[in-house]
Amino acid sequence: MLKAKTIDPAALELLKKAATDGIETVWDRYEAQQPQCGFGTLGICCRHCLQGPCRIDPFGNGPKAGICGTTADVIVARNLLRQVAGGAAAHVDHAYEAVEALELAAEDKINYSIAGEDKLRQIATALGLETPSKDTKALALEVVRVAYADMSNHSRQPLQWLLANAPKERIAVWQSLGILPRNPDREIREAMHQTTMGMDADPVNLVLATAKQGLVDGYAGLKLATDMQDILFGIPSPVVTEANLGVLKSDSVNLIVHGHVPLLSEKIVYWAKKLSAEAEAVGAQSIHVAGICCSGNEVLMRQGIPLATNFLAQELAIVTGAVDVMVVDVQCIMPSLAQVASCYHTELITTMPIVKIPGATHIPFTLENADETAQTIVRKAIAAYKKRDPRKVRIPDQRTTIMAGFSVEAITAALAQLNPQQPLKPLVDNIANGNIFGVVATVGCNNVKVTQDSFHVEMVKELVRNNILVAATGCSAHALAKFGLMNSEGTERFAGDNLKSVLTALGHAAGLGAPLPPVLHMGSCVDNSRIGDLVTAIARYLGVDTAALPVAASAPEPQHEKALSIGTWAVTMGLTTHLGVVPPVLGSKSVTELLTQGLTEVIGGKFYVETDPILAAQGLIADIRAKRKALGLTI
Ligand code: CUV
Repeated sequence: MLKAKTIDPAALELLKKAATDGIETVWDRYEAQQPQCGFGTLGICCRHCLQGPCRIDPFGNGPKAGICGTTADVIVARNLLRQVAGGAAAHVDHAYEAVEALELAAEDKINYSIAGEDKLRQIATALGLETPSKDTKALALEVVRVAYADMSNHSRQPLQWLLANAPKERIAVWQSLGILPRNPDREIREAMHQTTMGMDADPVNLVLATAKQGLVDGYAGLKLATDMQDILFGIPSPVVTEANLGVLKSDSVNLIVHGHVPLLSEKIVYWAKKLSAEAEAVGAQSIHVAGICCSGNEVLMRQGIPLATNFLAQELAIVTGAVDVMVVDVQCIMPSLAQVASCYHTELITTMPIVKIPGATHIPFTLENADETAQTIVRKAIAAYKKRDPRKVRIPDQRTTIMAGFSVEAITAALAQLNPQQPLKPLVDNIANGNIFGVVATVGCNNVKVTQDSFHVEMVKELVRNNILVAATGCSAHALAKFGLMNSEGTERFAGDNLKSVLTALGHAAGLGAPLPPVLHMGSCVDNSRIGDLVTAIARYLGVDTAALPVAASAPEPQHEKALSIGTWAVTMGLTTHLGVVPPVLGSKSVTELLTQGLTEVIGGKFYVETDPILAAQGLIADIRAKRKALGLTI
């Protein structure tokens, strides 16, 4: 029997409409791909030179080596290194855009303000820059100079962003392994070089290089991007809104922002408010912005914009017939959106020079023309609204209240209500006494191989029932938001008694008058850096290595190379990192063993693959229990 496509009631409803409307979706194309290539699934095909493609017989009867003599172990390790480098490249490129934006903003060359001065001073202090007397813009330029120095560093010096922010114990481990990264461009280039024909044939060396790419991702990608974005747009603080496709409005202009970099979407949110009179003039109530994927998470965290849906249902958003414009920037954008949009009045708008989709309207976004571009896009949405066909509209009546905006600063501020001198103490005390048994970060995507959202939701329910506090980002956060795990009632319904008592006390101390949610929404994929910062702060407070903490990570439904690079970074932080989808490594027993066991000895963390959500939760709890035991905490 085929597994269900989704557990999201809105998506289920729209899948029926898609069938009636003759729309092909990601699930149809997945079915058409069956059976998927066994060699690819195991990671044992190589296309790195023109003598190939080569593939290894997994049963040992056919070829045991590629034409050049490369083994399955090497093919698997090389493929993984390229994937992780691909993920890191996406995040570093994203971070670079944000650095440029901060530079131009500080030079008054573009119309972006510096809303997060507190963050700027915090980062400058961490980098060892003199902060007190400096003017904001001058200090911003100094911070930018450090970022550019990291990007263009020709010496063998490791990334300053990493040295300033990573835990000391970890830096020592990475240094001893020779994996402290330099200039990220150089490291990514090196990974491409190391994996081309006739290069590295040592699987252990390749896996260590993969770990280095994880560090590139963690510090020159995630951390740098979040820092720059917080300086530009402000540090998130708690917001309350709604999630799921029911947030679309039948009587308003609906504009969806989709992608990852908030430089344009922030402007769209601004101009959507400004131009509402123009929408009223055509008979709409307002201009309503909602988000998909991580651009959605970014404007949710800082502006309280509702979440429309996550990765796997992006096509179905258009199938509502109620989306006037979907504007995309970079990453996780299905090219099929153009085909789906062509069946409705929806205008799909691409904006970046490296993301063009035939059938979409391309409106180039630059930092210099950001306001004009945003206005043009908002006006396109108003114009499209007039063409909306009410007979084709179906907005599922599904929306859930969510609280988001849990930056480390916001969490610390809430904890400071209990202990102003040592804000982390109440959290750490509750972890020590077992009220909070441990912390799991759930991150990453949807994957069509998994019933949409089911793994996130089932696993997290089991975790919070067992008094594990969950922090979520990315499409995992969307999934948990849709299913009521990000509001106070979620704590009443799903949290174990001990966790419930802590969250209730914290919620009241923070002035909510209700418990904090059992899952804290910490932002987009690059905001996994926030989770890293929190873990680093707790470890520092306790004076222990992050690898010793009762903390684990999980990507229950990963699809993107970025999920692999983020997961690799989590492993380098010493965390057990669960994947709910098997990555293409099983073709090599030794590489698989290295990733899931061998690495622990040298780096503290490891990958843990389990495709059943309840077993995965139990496995993570067992891992946390072992760490508690080693720390001498109650178990
Ligand atoms: Ni960046 S990477 S599907 S949007 S989380 Fe969502 Fe998050 Fe994966 Fe993409």
